[in-house]
Amino acid sequence: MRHSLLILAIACGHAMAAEKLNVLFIASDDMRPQLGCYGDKLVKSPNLDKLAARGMVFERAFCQQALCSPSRISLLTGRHPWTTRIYQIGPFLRETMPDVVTLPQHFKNNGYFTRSLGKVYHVGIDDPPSWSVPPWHSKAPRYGPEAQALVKKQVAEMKARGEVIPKTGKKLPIFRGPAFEAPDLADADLLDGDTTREALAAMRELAAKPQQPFFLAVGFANPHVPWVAPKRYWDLYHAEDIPLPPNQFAPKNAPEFAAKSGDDFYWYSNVPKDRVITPEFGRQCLHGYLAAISYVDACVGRLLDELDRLGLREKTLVVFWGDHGYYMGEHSWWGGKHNNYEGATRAPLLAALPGQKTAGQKTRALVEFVDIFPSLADLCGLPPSPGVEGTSFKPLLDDPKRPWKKAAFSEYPKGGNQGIAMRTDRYRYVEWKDKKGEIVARELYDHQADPQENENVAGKPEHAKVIATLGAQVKAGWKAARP
Ligand SMILES: [Ca+2]
Repeated sequence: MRHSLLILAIACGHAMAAEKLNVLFIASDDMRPQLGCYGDKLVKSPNLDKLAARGMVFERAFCQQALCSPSRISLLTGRHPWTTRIYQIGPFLRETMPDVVTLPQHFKNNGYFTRSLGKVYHVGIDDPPSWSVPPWHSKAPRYGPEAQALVKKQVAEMKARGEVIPKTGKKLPIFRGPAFEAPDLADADLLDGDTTREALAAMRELAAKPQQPFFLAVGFANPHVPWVAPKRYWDLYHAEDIPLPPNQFAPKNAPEFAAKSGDDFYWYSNVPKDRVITPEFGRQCLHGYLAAISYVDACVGRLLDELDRLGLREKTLVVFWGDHGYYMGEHSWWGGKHNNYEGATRAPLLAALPGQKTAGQKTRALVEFVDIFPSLADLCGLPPSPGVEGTSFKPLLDDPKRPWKKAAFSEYPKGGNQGIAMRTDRYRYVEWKDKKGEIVARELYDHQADPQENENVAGKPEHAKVIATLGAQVKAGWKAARP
């Protein structure tokens, strides 16, 4: 009797360990939802489309701030920027939240082995308590040899002239190479391919310890500018097939301080200093961006193939996300995010759960990136983590059409004002407040009439009633918007 109980206990122990899902958590930098699974006809993203076919495509997922580090810190803590108090690239999350439990840390605290490879937190602003072992970063180059030589030469010339090499944030030297390059190299000769190589090795190591569930985070640097992908990805596209956006003008009647993007694209060596982007150059940039997406797609494909080869597919939840949206010429914003509009705040999100009944379906539910933390905890059977401001989207995986959040919120400081953007089913409504908390500007975009957000209609008398309703909804906040 005692013997059989022991066997039962061992068997249960094994079963419980085996039941814990692993998590493969894949991030891509500055990738807007321009993928086949999001309906784009031009891009070649067969691997992410394959992942979408076995999971769920979140068609209306919004980051909480359209800038790398604040978005990632918000996602990885499950808290909006108004709680993290981190709106810039630079601060470590422990500076404002010393005792916060992050998403990977929550998994670590619940028996998982957590590992980070590549850009998961913003590079140089990592969070050691999140990981079981120190985060790993590839030393492989971002550029091919030609652009590397150019960067070296330019930096040497600047130094010779006695110029200080400019920095942004705390440790980020400005790239002085071209905005795009297509070196004829193997995938693993460049940064993201090398990160993939390391990730495959990590997966094999983790697979050798089946009793130890893992949370493996892999972050790719593309398609953040510079768009550098091996030539074979560049060759997937032809410039003449690439359309330019029809709305290369700022949204009409938008506040001038708000209707701006960032500057970083203009730092690159082959971008015209007068900032006039000709159609020809614009097409080359889009060509580079698409090639960079396809390069990331191929890297993701390798991770998924290895998961299959190791027999881990049925034991692993796979999540793919981009840290925010991106503008490639729309509103005349090139290579930009840094604002509160749809194109900057809407980002790709895919989740594939083993045995998912709704595999291949899409949901139009409004989802926020703060939802990712509680969703992964929920899907893996972990207890909720206190203080998290998101809502588990697990119910959407069973019923993608069910009623869901009434709004998604994003935030951005611009021109000395703080803008809260609220996306409802139909509208994008933005309130800008000055330092005293007074509303100094409003924006309203009606996605039914104007899906490209080409005209701010907040000042039109016929929308006064809608503005009053949306204003009350912003005031009621995120808690009132929950399903
Ligand atoms: Ca980014």
